[in-house]
Amino acid sequence: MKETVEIVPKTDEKPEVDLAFWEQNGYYVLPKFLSDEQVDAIVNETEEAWKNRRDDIVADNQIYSPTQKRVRNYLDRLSEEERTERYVMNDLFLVSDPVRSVSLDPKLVHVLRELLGTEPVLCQSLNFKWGSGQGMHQDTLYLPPPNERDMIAIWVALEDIHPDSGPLRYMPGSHNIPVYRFSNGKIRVIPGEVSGWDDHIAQHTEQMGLQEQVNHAKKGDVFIWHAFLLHGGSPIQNWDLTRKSLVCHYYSKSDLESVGGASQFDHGGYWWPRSPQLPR
Ligand SMILES: O=C(O)CCC(=O)C(=O)O
Repeated sequence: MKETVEIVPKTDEKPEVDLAFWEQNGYYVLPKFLSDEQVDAIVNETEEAWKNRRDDIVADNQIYSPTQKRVRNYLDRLSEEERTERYVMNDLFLVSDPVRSVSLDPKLVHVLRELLGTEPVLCQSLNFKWGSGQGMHQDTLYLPPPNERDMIAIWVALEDIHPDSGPLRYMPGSHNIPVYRFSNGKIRVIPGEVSGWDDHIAQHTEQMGLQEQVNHAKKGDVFIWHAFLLHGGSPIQNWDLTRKSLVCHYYSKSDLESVGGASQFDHGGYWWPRSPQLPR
């Protein structure tokens, strides 16, 4: 018989939130916020999804893919050769109760609501087994919310993160860099115009004296960041080390509703029951 992990619901305890720290730094850490059982249930879910080649979950190969060919497909449609690459699992929250029970944990949603200043709605999730190797970026480049500032993200350590595995890095205070607009006046990246964004960010980080930091996370820690905080993956020093983590992005509920998106309530918060990303 398949063993099931029982997730004990948390109380509706409301932790104090230091808004002044958030406003100054654009990030927030909740150390040892989640139990090993909650975290292990998510890891188990990802492993089972790969083993069972689920036909309702989409994965992307990682940017340092040896073939340099971008793959996004349902797990059951990846060829044997494609399965040898490293992947990020997209939007597991759409089908996974363990992921929703963590990302919509009442205590966590309380903190997110305080930081965002309005009701959050879970709109995207990413499960990493390996470091991302991603350069410093702002999520608004790829996932611009309808109301530009109304987005918040969490990064959950699903194991103790080894310093050589490519931990999350971030730049405190960078959310206060003036917003960069591409030639159409918007914040979503226009691929041919990235150098303008690079120059703008380099100039302001220097002027503001901002310094990169590394999130040396332990299993169960939650790291929260502002829509405009610069962050990415540290270079991977040891390619054999896993770096299991869960990233979730939240828009505001009112914002989602303003563009016709309906949300559903589960555990302690709202999520957006949408279709998975399409294969490419
Ligand atoms: O986990 C990482 O290394 C980076 C994740 C990230 O940048 C993101 O999901 O926006």
